Amino acid sequence: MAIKRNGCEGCTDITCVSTQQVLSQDIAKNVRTAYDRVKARGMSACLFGSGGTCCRNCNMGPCQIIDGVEDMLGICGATADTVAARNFARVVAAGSAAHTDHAREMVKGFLDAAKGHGPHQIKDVPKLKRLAEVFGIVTEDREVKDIAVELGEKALAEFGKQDDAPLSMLKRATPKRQAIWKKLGIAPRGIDREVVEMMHRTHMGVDQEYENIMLQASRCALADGWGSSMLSTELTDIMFGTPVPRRAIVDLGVLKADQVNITVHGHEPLLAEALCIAAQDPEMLELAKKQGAKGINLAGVCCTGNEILMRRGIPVAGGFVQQEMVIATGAVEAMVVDVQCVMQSVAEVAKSFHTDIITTNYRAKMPGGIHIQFEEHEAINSAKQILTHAIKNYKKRGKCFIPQETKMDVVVGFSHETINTMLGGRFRASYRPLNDNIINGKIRGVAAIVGCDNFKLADDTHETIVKELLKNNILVLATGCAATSLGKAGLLNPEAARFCGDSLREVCEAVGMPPVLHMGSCVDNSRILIAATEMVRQGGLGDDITDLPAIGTAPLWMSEKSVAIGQYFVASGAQVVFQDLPVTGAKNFNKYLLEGIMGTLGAHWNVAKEPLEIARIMIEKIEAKRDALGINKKKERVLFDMDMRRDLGGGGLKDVGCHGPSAS
Ligand code: NFS
Ligand code: SF4
Repeated sequence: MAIKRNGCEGCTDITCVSTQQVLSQDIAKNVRTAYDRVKARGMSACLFGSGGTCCRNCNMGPCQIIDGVEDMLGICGATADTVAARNFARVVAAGSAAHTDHAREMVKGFLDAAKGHGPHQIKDVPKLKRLAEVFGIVTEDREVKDIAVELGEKALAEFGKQDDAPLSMLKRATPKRQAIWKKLGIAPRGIDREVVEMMHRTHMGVDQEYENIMLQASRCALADGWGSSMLSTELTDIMFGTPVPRRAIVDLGVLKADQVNITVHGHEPLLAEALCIAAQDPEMLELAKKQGAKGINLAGVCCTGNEILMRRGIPVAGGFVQQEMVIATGAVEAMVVDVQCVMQSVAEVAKSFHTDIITTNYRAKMPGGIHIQFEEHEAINSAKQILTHAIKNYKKRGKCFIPQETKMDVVVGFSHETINTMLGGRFRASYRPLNDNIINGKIRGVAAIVGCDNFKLADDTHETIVKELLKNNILVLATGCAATSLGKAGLLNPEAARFCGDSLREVCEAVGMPPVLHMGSCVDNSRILIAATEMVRQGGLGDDITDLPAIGTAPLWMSEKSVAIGQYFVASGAQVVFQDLPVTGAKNFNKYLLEGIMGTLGAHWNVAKEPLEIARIMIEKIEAKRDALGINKKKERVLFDMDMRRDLGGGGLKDVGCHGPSAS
């Protein structure tokens, strides 16, 4: 049903029931949201911007370049292909920089925890040791603290490394992939260095050959995927615990009418974790009671929400497109934000309510926001200061509306380690059963659906794509705001197996797992790199990621980070499908991304606008990989022996009541 409110006809694309309900309330009648602005703009994106051929890299311009028209080059002579490639590469650099700055904070937080400063400890010692070995650190007969400090220091050094040796974690990739990177000269060296070199090479008058620009774009993106994002995921796991399957709830209905609602929005789990700890403090609970509230209800928004959802089961109120709606409920005392994906409009929406927007990171302030700096060395005190402010707002709450009936159960927490144990049996953790099920065709392949949601396509796009994939027996991995939207659609619980084709349903029911596995936030796409590599290592599915019947999509990408992710997937050998790319104004470069880049990397970008078209491409690519592997030939049906049955059922979620064995 389309929403009708205040003449907002542009909102007819909203299919999300909780959003519809909130926006149709009287209390929200003065709220202007992105849906209104999309309508006001009439969806007319800038022609040159969306085609990627507007250059403002020097002051002889800005130049609008028309491909193929002689006098419509840049003043410097730059062609449409060069300009589009430079712009695209800068998007990759910006996305990588965002993940990198986030990861640096996490590594510094890890080092503090290792040294015994602050509230956090080393929770996952086996994982610490495994990662330490990747960094060549001796683990035998050593104190956990010493290993952790050495790992933290070596991890931090990866950012500013100046020698030409590759980043340490690249050696986790398949030998074939490492050889490709070496041959092309794109194995990333220092993480920060690759972003800087990308910015340098796209400065006026430097790199003017799009293939060469894309080599550095790949190196920069790989520094993100196999460098900063992977460091963030792994060290956050070691510090806060590697996620194991747990039940939780998502959607606006997670807000509570009789409690202080505090939403935490942004990306860095250090802040969110500190808030979680402080919210359990008797002093804080007492203060909430004094204000007349029954308790303190923390809920997540965007990726920081995914982090605490995965590790603590803290509910998620909404993804990117719902951030304004969270406030428009009138039920939120404070929205605490740090960095990335926070729309400036939340401060404007908050003006209609008692809600305070509390900024906490010196990097990210906002007109209309209240700044309370989160000090990592004083994490709990900082968190208490933030909570105190929010709690005191409770009494000011006016009329509110929480769409109760729209909250949805989810099972989350599928780290690479969990998948290993869950599918591999309790005693012999491995990806063997997954590979076997792919080889025997019960699971046709694996699709990763990642990234943002935005206001360009209908908000049920993820759901439409995933249902089509499930019907075709493709197992789905999800992260980021895509995962949140799938959770709201009821696809992240075991009952969603009913949407699967017969053979995938059989596997999901045997294990008791959802057919869509929530693997975390956007930095956790690095888990997908590790999982894919592990599938290769298990054998039977080729000798590189590029051979796997697997594909990724970020259909509703919004953030530059999504493009960085897309590029590191491609540079790691995985195909990706996006809804659009800002390169269509440059014929050769566009073709290069969609086809030519395959020649060097073994994977390329795909573009399709319609959800079902995206799903169709994904299914076709997966089937083509199966053909190439020779696993689509008709085979005699193999009857399961007892060992195989045990593997399928033994370590499954049914056995462990959704709390899983320790993933380590
Ligand atoms: Ni990812 Fe997460 Fe969401 Fe997109 Fe933004 S929150 S890091 S960028 S919008 S998925
Ligand atoms: Fe124009 Fe070239 Fe300057 Fe870009 S670098 S603004 S194309 S003159």
